[in-house]
Amino acid sequence: KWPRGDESVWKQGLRSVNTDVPSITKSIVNHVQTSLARQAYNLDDLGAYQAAALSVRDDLILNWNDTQIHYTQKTPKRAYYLSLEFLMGRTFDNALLNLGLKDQYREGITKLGFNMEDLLEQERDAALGNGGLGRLAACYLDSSASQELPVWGYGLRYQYGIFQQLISPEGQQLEQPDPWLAGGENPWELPRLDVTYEVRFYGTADRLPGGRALWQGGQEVLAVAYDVMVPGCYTKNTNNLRLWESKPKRGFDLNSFNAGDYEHAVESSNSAAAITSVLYPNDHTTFGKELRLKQQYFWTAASLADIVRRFKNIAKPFSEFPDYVAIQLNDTHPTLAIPELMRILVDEEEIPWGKAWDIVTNTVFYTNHTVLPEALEKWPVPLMEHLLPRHMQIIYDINLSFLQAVEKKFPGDRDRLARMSLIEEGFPKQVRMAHLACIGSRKVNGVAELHSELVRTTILKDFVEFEGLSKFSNVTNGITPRRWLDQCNPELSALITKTLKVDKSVWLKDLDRLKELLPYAEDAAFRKEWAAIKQRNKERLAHHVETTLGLTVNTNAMFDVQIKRLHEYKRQTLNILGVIHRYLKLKQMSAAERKKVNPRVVFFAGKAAPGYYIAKLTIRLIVNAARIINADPDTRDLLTVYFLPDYSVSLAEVLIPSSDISQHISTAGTEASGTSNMKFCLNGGLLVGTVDGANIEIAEAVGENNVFFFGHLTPAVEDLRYQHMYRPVPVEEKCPALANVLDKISSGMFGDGEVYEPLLNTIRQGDFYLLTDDFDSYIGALDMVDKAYLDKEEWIKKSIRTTANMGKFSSDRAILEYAESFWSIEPIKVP
Ligand code: CR6
Repeated sequence: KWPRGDESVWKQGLRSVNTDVPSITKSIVNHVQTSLARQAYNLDDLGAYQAAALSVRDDLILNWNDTQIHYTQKTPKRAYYLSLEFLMGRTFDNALLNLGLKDQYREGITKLGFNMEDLLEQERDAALGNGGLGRLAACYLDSSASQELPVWGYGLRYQYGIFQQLISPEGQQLEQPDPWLAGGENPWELPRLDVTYEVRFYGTADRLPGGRALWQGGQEVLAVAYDVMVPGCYTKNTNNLRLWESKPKRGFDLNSFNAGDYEHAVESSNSAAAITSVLYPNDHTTFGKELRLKQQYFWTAASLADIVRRFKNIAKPFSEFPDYVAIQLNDTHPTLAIPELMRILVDEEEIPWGKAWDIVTNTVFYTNHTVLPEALEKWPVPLMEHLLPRHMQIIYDINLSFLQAVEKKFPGDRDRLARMSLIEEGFPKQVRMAHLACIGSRKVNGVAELHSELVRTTILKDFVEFEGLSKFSNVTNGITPRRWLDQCNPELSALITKTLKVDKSVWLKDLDRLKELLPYAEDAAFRKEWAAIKQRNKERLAHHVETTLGLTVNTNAMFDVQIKRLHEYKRQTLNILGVIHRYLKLKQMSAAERKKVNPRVVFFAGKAAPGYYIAKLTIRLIVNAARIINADPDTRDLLTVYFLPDYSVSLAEVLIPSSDISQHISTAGTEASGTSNMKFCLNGGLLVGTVDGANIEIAEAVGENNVFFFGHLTPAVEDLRYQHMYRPVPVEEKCPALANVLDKISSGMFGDGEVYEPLLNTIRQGDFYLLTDDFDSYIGALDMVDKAYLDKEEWIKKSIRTTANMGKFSSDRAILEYAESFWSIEPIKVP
């Protein structure tokens, strides 16, 4: 029965997605006129973008609504991806491509007197993440929607995303806030001011009989939902990313206000809003800051309250919770979900402790993203006790029964108990979040084969011995081919569609189809088209550099790219030292010798954590080396270097399709997976790298003759580090070529040599990341690259074969592995 009013009147009012050019232009003009209150004569590119975006938003809302209603009616098991970071980038282009409406919009926008490319440039990146972990979450959302899986993301709606990077004339990184929401309304989200939860901090927890407790007092803040629509590729399914914003529970703390203390009243409202104000800009380090822990609890508490409320709507007993809900922890950041779900079940739902623990450990899954010790989260017990008194009790209780079980299995092994405890002894004691995540989860996985093996044999070795191997597995990361091929490299995408003779929606959702390109490597005409596209992508990048930085780039050179967060383990330092080595060699050559050299342009981009002094020095060295090298008339046709400031998803979309080679050169065993390596190879750029992370699986897939590997292997690393500590050999002896480069830097070739001493000393002493061990073989690999590049036709074949073999690295494959082997959820198509 129709709920209210006249059904036919309702039906007449309903609209559907605009797919033809006239209704698209009509909708854009409507938004110019009403939403923006403007007209044709005073409309600029920004206004036109906003109107077009609002028009696409209308379509997304229709699909999103139908999807949510369908899921609610069908009550499938759902998965929830909890991530403190979602590095979405821009939405407009991606939404148009996934909706299959890009051509129609382009035509409409042109008719209205605007240029599509100019409008696309108006959008600000949503940069709510640091690097790979956050971008992976964004790729997984795209794949979930495209594969029609009932998956929601949960995160925080930061007012400020990752800082904007400026580079001073001296080469110093400077940080500026990123007020990404300041430009007015964000068309890609739906504020859900009706969906709110109260989240408590501090206060007291009093134990009650029967294992429950009463947590009261302290501070209560409000979590408000903002829903971001995530369209699938060529499907109606449009999933949801729910981001929480913190607000004071009341505009003022009324008690203070009544007492006449206005200042304190306003202050307390500020502190509630502060929780979601800024993304922490650290990749791979934790500082134990109270506000960060507040963020983590605020977000997990709001998300769990929402998940539990949705579950309660279907009126099933809590014993069936794991049949309807899977919760994926993206790294340890949301580990508080484990004690929080225990608190809800035990204290609020009055479920006995043991039953509650069964529910939790059948619902939660944990992905580890690093084995670097400095990145493993620990929280001081006093801070936890103060901020989350009830959770600290729960953690102690979990720990007690856990250690009893360990003791039972390994009687009298006290060292083992100390190693495995959730609490690390010391001043202060600390809660080990990875241990809690591990024992509270159904499955634990790493993000590439080698990394998962390292998780099993190093940081969680004791847990494998205790719980058995079957709990620990691998899901190699993936990337979405929609953004990282179709969107960023439209010409290559079109060539592939033409060649495979299928609709692009087919191969974009079944990336193994790229294998069908293999025979075309032998086709000279195809190779010519392939190479021409690479060339135009180089010109597009050169144009970008010219218009943003005013610099001219030699597009007849090989493009060599390293773009990622600045970190010692990623070894951008090795790259710039290699560049300087190349420069010194070029300087020594005769003019005749130089004629034989293959010209090269080296691009760097990436942000350093604001407090990471050594990483900032590396940026400084790159910028100053670039300044000297690019100005040298002897060599500048053969070697130039650029540091492109303010790396972002959008900048990556221009850089990646233009590369001939890209560098993924972490010390073996340190890069869990890497995901940009996959993006470059998918776009036909060849990989220079160490035998680390996903590089290994990429080489297996594309063939080792199509990658340039160098450096020591993981098992050698520990011994080499030991030698550096106890039997150090001076750099001059071990690696004269490198010693020469270091000397030149010290002697002031790139400005005040003193400045770089702390950076150079990390190599001369200790050399934890093994630059002295790998330098010669690194230079050897780059020489191999030069040799291979001389045979242009063979090089293009390598490029084609690389792309053709990258099917495995689609995030569709990865998300389906999570869906099938972990979450037990199934696709559910929205009709
Ligand atoms: N920094 C890994 O270092 C991996 C991504 C996504 C990282 C990187 O190798 O590809 O996660 N780890 O799995 C963390 O953020 C802790 C990263 O992005």
